[in-house]
Order: sequence, then structure tokens, then C-alpha cells
Amino acid sequence: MSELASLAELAESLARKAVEVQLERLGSRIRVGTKSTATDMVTEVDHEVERLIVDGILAARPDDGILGEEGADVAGTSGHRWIVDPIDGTTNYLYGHPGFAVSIACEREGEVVVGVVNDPLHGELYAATRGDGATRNGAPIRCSEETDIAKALVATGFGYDPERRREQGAVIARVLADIRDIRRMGAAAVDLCSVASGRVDAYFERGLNAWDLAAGELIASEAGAVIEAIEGGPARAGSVLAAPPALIEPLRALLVG
Ligand code: LIP
Repeated sequence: MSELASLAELAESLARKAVEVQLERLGSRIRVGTKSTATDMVTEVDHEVERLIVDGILAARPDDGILGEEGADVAGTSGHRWIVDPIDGTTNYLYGHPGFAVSIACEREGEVVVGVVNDPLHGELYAATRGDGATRNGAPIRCSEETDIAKALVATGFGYDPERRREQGAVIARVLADIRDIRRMGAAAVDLCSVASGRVDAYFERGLNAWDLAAGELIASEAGAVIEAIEGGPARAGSVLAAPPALIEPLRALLVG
């Protein structure tokens, strides 16, 4: 088995175990805390799932590095680093609302080469290996071929900080009349997989972290989407725009206005 295939196999098996715990604890009484603001929630299940994934990675690959949303920070010596979001869409998880997932990516020498996003309530496991395309539940997926921005269904998200939300709301008010409609799912990893499968035509958001994006960006790009920063140039955690080639510039023009 190639190294990429064994990394993909490990990511997929951990993502399956992770959603078993998510579903087991869904709707049960769980401890909840807050992070950056009173609405930026973290649960004991976020921590439990992250621990499960970290233990699984170190058991299989003890020299790898790990970066996790809930604090995992392992340097590693192998040149490989895993980027983990145990529950992307924690607010949805707490409400039992569809649109949460586990997101696991593996970087080799700084480049993401494997990505898995497992969305339990939709029963969808998305996966990609760099250069090998993207799949949903094992079947190949491709992004939308929409070319008309006025007919584009666009996903986006909002931060937890009130000032940032005010700015993000103003952007929506500005672009809404020039696109088909907006979708707000509540989890960047799920949004990027929606772009990858053509469930939406495009996605953009500011102010995210590497763990929200790493796996989803590889899946969307392997499905044919272009992933860049909203202002242009390579995508970065603080600014991401994902769309089929024909929609990138028209959507950028609306967003940077
Ligand atoms: C979420 C992101 C989402 C964003 C939310 C939140 P979390 O991550 O995936 O795109 O709009 O505000 O940041 O906090 O659920 O891991």
C-alpha cells in the first residue's frame, strides 16, 4: 500500500470512530464551555473526540505532528502533520441541527495530501487524496459547472465576534440581489464538501482557522473547484473563496465590491 493510501486509510478509520462518539452523545446531557465569546461553544465531546483522534494517530504514527482545534499541539519529527477539527459546527451539534462533522487532514512537508470530512447526520463521508480526485461515500464527486453568478447558490458563514458579524452581514446585504441565494450551514468543512459535490455553487468566509478548512479545501480542489483568498492569491485561514473556475472572479468582484 502506498504511503498516501495508508494515510487516507488511517484518516478514514479515525473519522468513522469519531462520528460514533458524536452520535452516541448527541442530545445527551454534556458539559459545555465557551471560548472567544459567549456563543463560541466547546463541549466535553469536542475534547473526547479530539483525544480519540490524537491517540489513534500517535498509536499508528508516533513521529507525526498534530494540530487540533481543542488544543492538541504535537511538534512531530516525520515531516507529516495532522490538522484536526473534532466537531466542526459545534453549535449545530449542541442543537442537534444537521451540519456538523469531523474534519481530519494530513500535511506532508507543509502540503495537505489527505483530507476526510465525515458528516454523520447526512450519512456522508467525503475523502480526497492529492492528485486522486474526491469521493463521497466512495463515489467520485465534481463541483458545479455554473457559469452565471446571478444563478449561483452561495454558502457562507459568520464569526462569533459581534463586530465581525456586523461586517459580514453588510457583505451579504450587498451581494444578495446579484446571486441566486445564500446558504448558511454552520460548518466550513461541510460547506466546502457541498462545493465539492455541487450541492452549492460556491462558498466564502473570513476569520476561520486551519482546522476548519484543511480537509475541506483539498476535497473541493480535487473535485475541480478553485480555492483562493477572497482578495486573491492563495487561500489562507483568514480568507477563503471556493468556486468553479468560471465563478471565482465574478464572485470576488461582488465580495470585494
Ligand atoms: C465554525 C465554522 C463555521 C463558522 C462558525 C464556526 P466551529 O467552526 O466551521 O464556518 O461560520 O462560526 O467558526 O466553531 O463550529 O468549530
